[in-house]
Amino acid sequence: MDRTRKQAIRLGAGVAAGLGAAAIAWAGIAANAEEPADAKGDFETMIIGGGDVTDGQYPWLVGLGSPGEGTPYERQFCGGSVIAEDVVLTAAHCVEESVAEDLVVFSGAIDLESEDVVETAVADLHVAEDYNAPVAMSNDWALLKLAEPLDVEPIALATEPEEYDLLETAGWGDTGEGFPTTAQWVEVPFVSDEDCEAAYPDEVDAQTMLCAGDLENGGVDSCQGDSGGPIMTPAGEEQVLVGIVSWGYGCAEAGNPGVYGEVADFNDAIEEVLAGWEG
Ligand code: 4AZ
Repeated sequence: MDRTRKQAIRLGAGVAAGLGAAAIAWAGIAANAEEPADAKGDFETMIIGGGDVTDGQYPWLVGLGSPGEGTPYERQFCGGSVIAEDVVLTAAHCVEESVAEDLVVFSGAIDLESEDVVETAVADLHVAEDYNAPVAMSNDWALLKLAEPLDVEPIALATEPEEYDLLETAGWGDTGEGFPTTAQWVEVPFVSDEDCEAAYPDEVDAQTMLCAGDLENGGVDSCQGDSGGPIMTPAGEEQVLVGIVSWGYGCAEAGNPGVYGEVADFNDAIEEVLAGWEG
């Protein structure tokens, strides 16, 4: 698979994320009308602000890709988090059109061009039944049951919705200068439900979404290709998964925070699916 194809696939994920926003974009169009679609020339939006993930920093961080020819880097199109030895949590919009055979998971290395990447087939797939309700992109979560267990430390799920301070997000998505082979991570300020609803009138369902970003300055965010991956909060020595990269208008723009599926809201539904798979 060549670079063009990879870009097309990644854009596919982006378009899927964008659809929800587009459906209700009319109300917000004035605010964004002056923004070029590709704001890469703008320093503020060009840096999504991260650095290389280091070995062992987020062992549960995995890439989601297509099976077949080409390196993991060339086939990766979304992120995910290992939540049990053979289960990955990702975004519904990453896999809604897929069957299990269309998907593989990359774990074990932060550099997707590394020989250490472990590629694992997906045996079963569960997309949230209430995905896209009550508003577009609500309940943007899906679970992948893997064909083999991974030798990877899982991340714990948040159980209660909370107000946070700084969160961390990570993935192989667009940095503003293209797609990195080594996963990037960045700290992003938590954005309150109230501020997020004001940023995206009528598009945010605060029950199933949480927001993060530097509202005033922009410059730090997740972006296309990071979808499905984690946003986390430190809890002592551990990290807790509070959200799933989902959507936003552009990336790292002031006033347009990143929007994430709110894991605490899905926790019970996730546990139910896991119990069914164990049965
Ligand atoms: C996407 O299209 C996407 N800035 C992911 C995250 C964000 C925007 C878009 C957040 O996959």
